[in-house]
Amino acid sequence: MAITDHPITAKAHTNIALVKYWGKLDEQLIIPQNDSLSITLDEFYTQTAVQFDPNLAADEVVFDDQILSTTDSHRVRTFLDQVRALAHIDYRAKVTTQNFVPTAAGLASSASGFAALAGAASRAAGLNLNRRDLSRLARRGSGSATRSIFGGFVAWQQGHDDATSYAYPIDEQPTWDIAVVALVLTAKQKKISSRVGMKRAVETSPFYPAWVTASQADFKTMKTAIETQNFDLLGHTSEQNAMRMHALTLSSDPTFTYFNADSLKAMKMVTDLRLRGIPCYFTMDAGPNVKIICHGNDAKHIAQHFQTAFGQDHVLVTRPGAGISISD
Ligand code: 2P0
Repeated sequence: MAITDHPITAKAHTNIALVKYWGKLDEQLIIPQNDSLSITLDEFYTQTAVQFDPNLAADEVVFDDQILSTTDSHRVRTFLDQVRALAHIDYRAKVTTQNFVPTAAGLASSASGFAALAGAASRAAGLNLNRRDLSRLARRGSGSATRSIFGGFVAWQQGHDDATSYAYPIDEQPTWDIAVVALVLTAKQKKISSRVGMKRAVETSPFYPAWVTASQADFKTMKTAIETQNFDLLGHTSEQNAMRMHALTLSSDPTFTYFNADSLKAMKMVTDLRLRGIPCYFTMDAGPNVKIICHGNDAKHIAQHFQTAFGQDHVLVTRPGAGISISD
């Protein structure tokens, strides 16, 4: 197989984990400590074009119209090395990425970013990977990217090595009406990356073994909730699992947190809405933004409620999104 003579573009959506990945067994291969489960979102995505070029002396990475320095493009170039090894080529590449996700604010831009890069780079290198193998490749870039290859509800099976750790779809086009209201409380870069945060939890939190046990149980419960379309079970389990993950940051040494004052306020507002009879549940990732899981027909009303508190521009409604698409 040969490299393509034109750029290949891939579009991948981000995902939010309902059962989180927070810790690696193998840092090199990115094998997680537990199975995780997510929902792919249609509103937030990354579009990436890649072309390998025999005339290029070095990889060139353009991110949101800015050429990245050698330091900033390190993770992308390392990832391209893996694609080159797989395709048995030694050409450098031009990578152009547009991100439609608030970067590094807990809306998982690395998930859509490395999924799109895996799709575009592999095809541009002449590889025609199936979706399982694409998911394995995306995993080498960023753990959460493993799941962004598929749409709807997606599981990432922990596995025990490169061949067995991959994502698979549980319900690619959910027939039940689910929405996620995302509160963008800050779009600022987070201080402690997921990579550093989860490593610290594995190494120092005395609660870590309990997390592994609890999240494996949460994973089974979540699968049942999806299979039976039990919204309250799904929401309750997401909330529990998210707080168990955040308990790991609080119990790490040194301690840290992704909560800010607005996150706490938003979570209390979700609990209050629920007490008033509106079924909705929160989750949070490695940043202060809160995501609210709700029925699609309640989403508008819930969004308005949070717009009043946090401002019109800080509330986005999104629905289950599609898996990766790659141009020919
Ligand atoms: C998740 N997060 O399951 C969890 C929940 C954030 C909170 O996966 O080191 O950027 O690149 O594998 O994928 C974010 O971690 O970390 C993440 P690496 P990644 O979505």
